[in-house]
Amino acid sequence: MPDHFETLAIHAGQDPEKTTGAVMTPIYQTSTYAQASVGQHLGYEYSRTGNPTRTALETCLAALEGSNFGLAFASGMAAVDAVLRLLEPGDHVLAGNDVYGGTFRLFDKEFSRYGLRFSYVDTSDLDQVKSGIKNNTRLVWLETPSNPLLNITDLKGIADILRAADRPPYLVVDNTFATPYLQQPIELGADMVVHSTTKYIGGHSDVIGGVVISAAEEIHNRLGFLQNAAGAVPGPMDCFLVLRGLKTLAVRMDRHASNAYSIADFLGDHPAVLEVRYPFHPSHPHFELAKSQMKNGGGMVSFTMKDGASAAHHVAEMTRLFTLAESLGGVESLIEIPAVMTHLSTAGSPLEIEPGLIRLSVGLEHVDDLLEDLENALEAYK
Ligand code: P1T
Repeated sequence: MPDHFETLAIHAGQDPEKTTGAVMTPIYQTSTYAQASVGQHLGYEYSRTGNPTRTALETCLAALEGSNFGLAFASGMAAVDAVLRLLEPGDHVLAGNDVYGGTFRLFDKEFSRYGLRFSYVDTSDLDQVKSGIKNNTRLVWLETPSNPLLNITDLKGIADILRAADRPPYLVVDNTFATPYLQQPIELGADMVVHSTTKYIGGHSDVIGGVVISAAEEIHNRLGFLQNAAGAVPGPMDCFLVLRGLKTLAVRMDRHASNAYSIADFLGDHPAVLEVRYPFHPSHPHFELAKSQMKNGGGMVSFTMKDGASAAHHVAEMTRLFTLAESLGGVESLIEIPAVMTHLSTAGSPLEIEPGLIRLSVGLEHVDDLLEDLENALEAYK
């Protein structure tokens, strides 16, 4: 099969169905499968263990990340949870200090109760990563671009540092913000890639899902055991929805990025705005690295208001096209205040988000309408 991204997204794992010729992958809405004789079956026994709609999704997502090993989960958090279960009590995890609030909450409130140790550094600073590695560090967890500050981490640089360790820890990249269309961490040295498929991959804000793609079969097999043993699997309808969204990922990401760039440019020049963050905007501190590591800047923009938190809340409540809501990556534009919404769990921790930060998930509406919406919401603060 040709290996261009757009072609794989539409065809990998998605051959026409053999018995009827159905071109779209059927929703195999079944919990179990008939066996011809005891233990003799057609590759599927029970849908927690495997389901053909899920297999199609897992095969496609793995291909898009440049691997053969994908496992789908019921949510992004279920995918994160499975990866952390690879570790043993006493192991240390070095994590980025700017990650999704739910990821921090799971590390800080749950896995720390089972003897895992966590510390947090700015992974965009390679020296901090180098000095953060301990003898018992078994896993490095990061997001690039990060949620919500959109910091960029040099993935190849980190992979090189980890490879030099006596016992190299796993490098796990949450690639939710970039998607495999913009960046493929396994090629740059990651051992595992995690996605919340709820976001750009699904693309339509109508399903919750997650995936882990592994570079090595051995890790994949251990995660596959966990997927079946713990059972946080997505249903076939959810897999179908994610697969359907995935087919248009490339064209969506290109438009998300061009709309987001125009919005970052507008906000950067606006007198009410203190600072705008967009990886492909020349004002971004990691602009050059972003350009070298990513195909485009993605669809997320964060910014702070000169007048602080109350102005930020006001703006988030004033927009009409940008809906005030958590989540991201859908065709519709969203606006939120991370400090009190998606990242509330970081309050009082070193990962706390400044209260005046606004995060935009820039959708696929006409860019002029989006700009006008923001202009109106910012009017009072000119
Ligand atoms: O919501 P869920 O599908 O379980 O995915 C969790 C998750 C994991 N990783 C990243 C980078 C994420 O952004 C998320 C979910 N994030 C939001 C809901 C949000 O609004 O940021």
